[in-house]
Amino acid sequence: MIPVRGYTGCRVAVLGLGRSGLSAARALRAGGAEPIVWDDNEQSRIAADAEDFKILDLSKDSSWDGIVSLIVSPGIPHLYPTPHEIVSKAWDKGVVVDNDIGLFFRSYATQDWDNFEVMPKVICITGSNGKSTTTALVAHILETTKRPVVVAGNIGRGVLDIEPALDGAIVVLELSSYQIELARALAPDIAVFINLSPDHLDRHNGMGGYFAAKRRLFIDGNPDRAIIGIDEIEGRFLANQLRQETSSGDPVISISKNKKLQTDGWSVFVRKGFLSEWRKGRQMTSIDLRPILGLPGEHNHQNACAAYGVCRSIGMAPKAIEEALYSYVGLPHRCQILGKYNGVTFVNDSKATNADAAEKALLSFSNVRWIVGGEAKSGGISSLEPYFSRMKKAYLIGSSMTAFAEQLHHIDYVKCETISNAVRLAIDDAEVGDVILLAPACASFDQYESFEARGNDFINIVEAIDNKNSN
Ligand code: UMA
Ligand code: ADP
Repeated sequence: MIPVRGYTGCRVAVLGLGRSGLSAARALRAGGAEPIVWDDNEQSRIAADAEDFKILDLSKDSSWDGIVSLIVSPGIPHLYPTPHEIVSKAWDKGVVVDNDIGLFFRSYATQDWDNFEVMPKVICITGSNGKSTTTALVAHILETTKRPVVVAGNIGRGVLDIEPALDGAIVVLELSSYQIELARALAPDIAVFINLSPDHLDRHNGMGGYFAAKRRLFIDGNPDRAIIGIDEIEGRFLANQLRQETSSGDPVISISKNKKLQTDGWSVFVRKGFLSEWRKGRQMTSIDLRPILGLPGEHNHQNACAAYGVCRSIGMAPKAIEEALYSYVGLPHRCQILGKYNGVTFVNDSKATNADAAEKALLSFSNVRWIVGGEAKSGGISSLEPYFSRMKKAYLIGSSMTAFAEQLHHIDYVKCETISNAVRLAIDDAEVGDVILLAPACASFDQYESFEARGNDFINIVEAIDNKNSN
């Protein structure tokens, strides 16, 4: 773990004791602070008690004596739709509010680095979709450089949980808008903005707030190199803001999944499945992405551009990056092809927790029988209407079932409640060549504890059917 610096002998409150909160509490203690912890869930408090943390109910005024800072977990609302009452109490008491990302950036660099031959680097990756894929892909490519690479952040590991830097270490952090918005320190060496589409709008009070949160990584974080997806206006605006008047030393690499960017600056883009790098008006590279099974679809080509830009910024040669791209196998729950049974293909895209991600899955396959629904995001699936007529049928699950039935025009649908019913009914309907696709366009929390649990349930159901067929 990374011992937190700057709080020796101080009391620091930690709200939320999940992956980020517990690792923050441990790292604070390792740095000499006295963590005071709280979680609204009793089970989480019991787990913290087993590690001998001091638990105090922070909603009570008497718990705040001597507390200098409050560290808040990303899943806990700190502003919209309404701030958690303990965050609001910290404001009243003049206690600064921060998170584990802020603590990481104030603690990661140490005096030991003076003896290193190669300075460690921190790469931060954000965007609405493709963060985990790009993070994993960057790590996969960098692993071929023999430098120590470690991955953390929104991808599932608290950032303070990683070990202190080794000589030449590279840390790749996936950062969500929640994490970036609250961090009091941000200092990435390289930062990536893949794309922007509506998500988490309740937590940011709309698109403007959502973009502003992500933008902090670049404006306040001031990276040496920014890799910016310019397929939406927000990315174009951001790339322009970061650009210098002269092209020399320009810190931006622009990326696009489908537009030619043959400018004087530095760009990486895909046309007809080929990734091109252009610099100062000259083409440096062309890579055929089409045969890479771990990166299907235009959306994954956008991720490949981002990862390529990062690795070029670290100084890797195009050929070495190309070789590593070819051995990438992809992450589970993202357009994961489970197999073909009786001529029907099953695809698990449980991570499609919003309409934009589901759209990419729907565009990547044909003859789709679509399992959709869960805890709806704002806007539901209305933005996907142009694709409804291309699909064979929708199988509705979860708490959005009735609302989505009203949004589905020009498409046959059936209400199934659960994934298990949906798979059974889809198999009954399916013909050879069909694809049964789980791409919920919703969060999972109405029926599951996470998108992983939802995806694993789908995998188990499909495997059970396969086993039954083969017995
Ligand atoms: N809690 C309270 N009060 C509340 C709400 C929650 O006490 O009002 C407590 C819960 O009881 C629980 C803890 O807070 O014990 C959970 O905190 P959390 O939701 O922040 O979850 P962590 O386990 O700390 O995981 C967080 C990220 N979760 C969220 O942002 C919701 C993880 O991203 C991340 O991997 C992890 O930190 C390590 O950095 C997950 C995620 O869903 C994958 N992210 C969102 C997304 O990708 O869309 C942003
Ligand atoms: P994130 O970590 O940002 O949620 P993931 O890589 O886990 O991103 O992918 C989440 C969902 O978005 C999956 O359904 C995946 O197929 C889809 N996806 C992946 N990359 C992109 C992209 N660049 N643009 C749009 N959707 C994407």
